[in-house]
Amino acid sequence: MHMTSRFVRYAVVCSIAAAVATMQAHAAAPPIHHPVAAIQDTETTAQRDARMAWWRDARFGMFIHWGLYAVPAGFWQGKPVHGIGEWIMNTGKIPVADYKKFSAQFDPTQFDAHTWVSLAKAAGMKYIVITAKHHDGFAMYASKADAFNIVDATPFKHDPLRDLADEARRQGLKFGLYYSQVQDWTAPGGAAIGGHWDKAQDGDFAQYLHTKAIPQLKELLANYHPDVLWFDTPTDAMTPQLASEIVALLDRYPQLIWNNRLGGGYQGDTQTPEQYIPPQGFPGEDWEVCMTINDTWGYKSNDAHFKSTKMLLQNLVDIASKGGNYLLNVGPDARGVIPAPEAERLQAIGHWLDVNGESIYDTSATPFADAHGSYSPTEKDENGKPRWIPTWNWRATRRPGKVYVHLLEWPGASFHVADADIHATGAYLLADPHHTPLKLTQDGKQLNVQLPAKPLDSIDTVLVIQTKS
Ligand code: JFZ
Repeated sequence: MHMTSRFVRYAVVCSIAAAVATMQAHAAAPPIHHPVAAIQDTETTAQRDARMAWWRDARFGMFIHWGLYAVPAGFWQGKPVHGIGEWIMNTGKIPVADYKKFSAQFDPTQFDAHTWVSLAKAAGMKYIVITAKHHDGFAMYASKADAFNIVDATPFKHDPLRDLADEARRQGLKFGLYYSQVQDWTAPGGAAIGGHWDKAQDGDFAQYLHTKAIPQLKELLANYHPDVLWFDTPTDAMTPQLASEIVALLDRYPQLIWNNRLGGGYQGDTQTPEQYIPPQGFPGEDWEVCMTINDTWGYKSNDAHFKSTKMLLQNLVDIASKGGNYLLNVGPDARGVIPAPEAERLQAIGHWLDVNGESIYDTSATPFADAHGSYSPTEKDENGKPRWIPTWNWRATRRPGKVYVHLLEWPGASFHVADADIHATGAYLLADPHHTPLKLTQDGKQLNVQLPAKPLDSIDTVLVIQTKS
């Protein structure tokens, strides 16, 4: 599978008609859909499948929000600032000069890439996505394009992304970078959702993009070879023309996966539902739920609202049963330490995956029609639509020859499905080292499996149903 260029670049003088003719010559190419005629996606389905293969198998990744905001850790001038920690500069309307001063205090001497990557690995995560630059404009790597970075502006003087990229590769994990391409609250011209609050922020957006964001993206691509680029918070400032300049850059890295948050009319590769699990997933699309473990992405010393291991594992299973990935966030502190309650939960998930990983990685969505929830007749979600209320009795994933039933509540003496569109040939519990056959009966679409009295796992005992496929 070798592709030199996914996006076709036409000379500016070239007309749409000429582009269409070229596209038609390329039989399996998708139709032109981007407003900038100069750049059109010509990737075939087979090329895309090959490019996305590792990501689709991965199912579970570590999101890391780490930046200068870990220094104030949720507090400004002695008072707690409400909301997510990495937004403290915007929420607290901290002046640019004051915010930049935090860099003199940022000395994460306890940072150790081996510890972090080992944790991701122990958790059963297959990839890492870390903030290279968040909305505050502070680069967490050695940037020549802008001096407001962890090497040039802190006593630490060290590039943690170098260590992490190298260590992730060493331990066999894919490595991705988050980059806030539109919002930048400390660079003149960078966008700020809610508007600028300091004259130092005023300037031209295109100039910000050309003097900071694009040069930094070039550095990141050339120096760290990310497998994923995770853009965020696109606004109208990112015009189709400006976005196409970024796409031309990304196109030099044809294996790169990037999300749907670039802006400027580009769809990207992945849907990114945030802090919720879409009730039906995104059938036929690649999607990844990103979620916090507590209520913040970036470290806040006063947020101890951690989700339970049970809830986190149920989320992973729920997402896998709908064919998506789970990008679960950790927020390391200003010393470079991943908070212990977060690490403990990840390790517990990893222990479950050590035994039951076969039922998650490289699987596809449930073969059963069960909805596992219903829309509330009264409650509304953020978009004013009826809220989805999940039930947590069981979920299913599958691979050729096997269906995995995740028993989140022990059903008693037997497991029963009324609408099983499979041909079952046998059953056993995945955590049973002997794979002792369980009594199975199938009568049309009625499937019944006899179970032992007690679950083998307190959160999720996986029942394997062997199938003729
Ligand atoms: C964005 C960031 O602003 C946030 O700091 C964090 O990095 C998160 C992963 O992504 O948060 C968003 C993005 C979009 C919405 C809300 C928060 N949205 O569409 O409502």
